Amino acid sequence: MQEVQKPPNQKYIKNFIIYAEFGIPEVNLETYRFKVSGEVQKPLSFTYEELLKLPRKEIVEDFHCVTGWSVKSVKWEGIPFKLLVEMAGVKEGVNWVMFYSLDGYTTIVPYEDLLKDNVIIALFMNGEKIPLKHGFPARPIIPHLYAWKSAKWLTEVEFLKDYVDGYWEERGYHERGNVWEEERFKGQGGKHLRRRPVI
Ligand SMILES: Nc1nc2c(c(=O)[nH]1)N[C@H]1C(S)=C(S)[C@@H](COP(=O)(O)O)O[C@H]1N2
Ligand SMILES: [Mo]
Repeated sequence: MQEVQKPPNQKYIKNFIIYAEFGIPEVNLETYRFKVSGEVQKPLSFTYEELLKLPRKEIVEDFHCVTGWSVKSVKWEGIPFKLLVEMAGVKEGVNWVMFYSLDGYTTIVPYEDLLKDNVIIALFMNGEKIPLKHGFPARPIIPHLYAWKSAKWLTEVEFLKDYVDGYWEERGYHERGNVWEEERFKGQGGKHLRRRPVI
């Protein structure tokens, strides 16, 4: 059997550590909307029911937190990111995508990293709707980037020309965060800031 390589300086653990910098929000599906905005021909807005009707794909990928822990083979199912790019008609000149969460958390990702086939807006985790503590109703899964780029309780994806910091980027974490290239911090050096596990 082919062994997939372990990313540099990561250690596998059995269970996820749950993080929620702003606490676990309440989600009201009556008012919840998932929006696609910014540099697009056609801004989009979906209710949860509408999201469930979009085509989905399944991926099984390891999950890597920048602080050094990883979880093996997590099964996610969700909307291919590229499908949203097509539906919205992303304009020329887009370089960055900002992700916004219900709780106020934000993170930014290079546009080109989101065009890989295994990037999805996940609605299901290990065969069931994503549990609330893991980001119900939706979170982006970008397997080759550290997990702080996977904004839980996702409400909006904004296409941008220019870079702006998200929550952890503002605190020194890397603009891209590629796991295989160990892009943990901007520039040289940096040190981990305290995360807040909630459970
Ligand atoms: N809204 C929100 N999303 C978030 C975070 C957060 O604090 N708030 N933490 C990030 C970090 S640093 C990691 S490692 C993963 C952890 O995912 P989990 O809580 O499902 O284990 O969520 C990411 N997404
Ligand atoms: Mo993390």
